[in-house]
Amino acid sequence: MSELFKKKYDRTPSDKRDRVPPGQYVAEKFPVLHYGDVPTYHDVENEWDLRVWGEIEAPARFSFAEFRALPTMTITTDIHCVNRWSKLDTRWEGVQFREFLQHIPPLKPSARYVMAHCEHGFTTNVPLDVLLEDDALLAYKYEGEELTPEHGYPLRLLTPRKYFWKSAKWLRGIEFMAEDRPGFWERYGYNNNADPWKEERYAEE
Ligand SMILES: Nc1nc2c(c(=O)[nH]1)N[C@H]1C(S)=C(S)[C@@H](COP(=O)(O)O)O[C@H]1N2
Ligand SMILES: [Mo]
Repeated sequence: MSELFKKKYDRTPSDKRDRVPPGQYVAEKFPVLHYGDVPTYHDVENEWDLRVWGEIEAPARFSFAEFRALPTMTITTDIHCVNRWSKLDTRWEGVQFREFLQHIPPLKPSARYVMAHCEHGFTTNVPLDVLLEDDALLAYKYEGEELTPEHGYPLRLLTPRKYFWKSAKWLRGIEFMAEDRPGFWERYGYNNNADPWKEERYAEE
């Protein structure tokens, strides 16, 4: 990052510098980034559901009301976008992914990866291990408020250990997979592992 760029954009308090991965600056605002249109729901109970399939003993489906009845937790975490902004201390509420597994049929031992399927065909792949960490959430509140449509209402994945493109907005499906498969951006040159601390932004040439 150039010194000029740093001066202009880097508002990182010095005591928080070590929380900002290489090549990132701290953003105050919450940018909106995605491919395609923002979905709108007039009747979310009838127009939205969450489906689960793949390497699982039986597929499952949650209506909006069923999903909202699951136990939630709140976490405060830092998020890092591949476009170089990071946001510190963001607060999210939702169903911890690990908790969610208690409410669906058992996974097959072969389940090792997850594909998140979203409205309008966006997908992203995440290793199951990463989703079993404390900070992986199926999130629907941000800073105490319902997610706005732009940020993923009614449900998004939150996987803060990875660049933010893996935090899929407008989530509709969770597919458990035996083998890894690239999602939308992963097919278009983004790094499959996407670890901000290793600066894994783009795939190797
Ligand atoms: N469904 C869907 N989810 C998505 C995307 C998208 O295009 N479609 N873009 C990703 C990218 S590239 C980023 S950086 C984050 C941005 O989330 P935000 O708009 O809430 O900041 O959403 C991710 N989730
Ligand atoms: Mo992004």
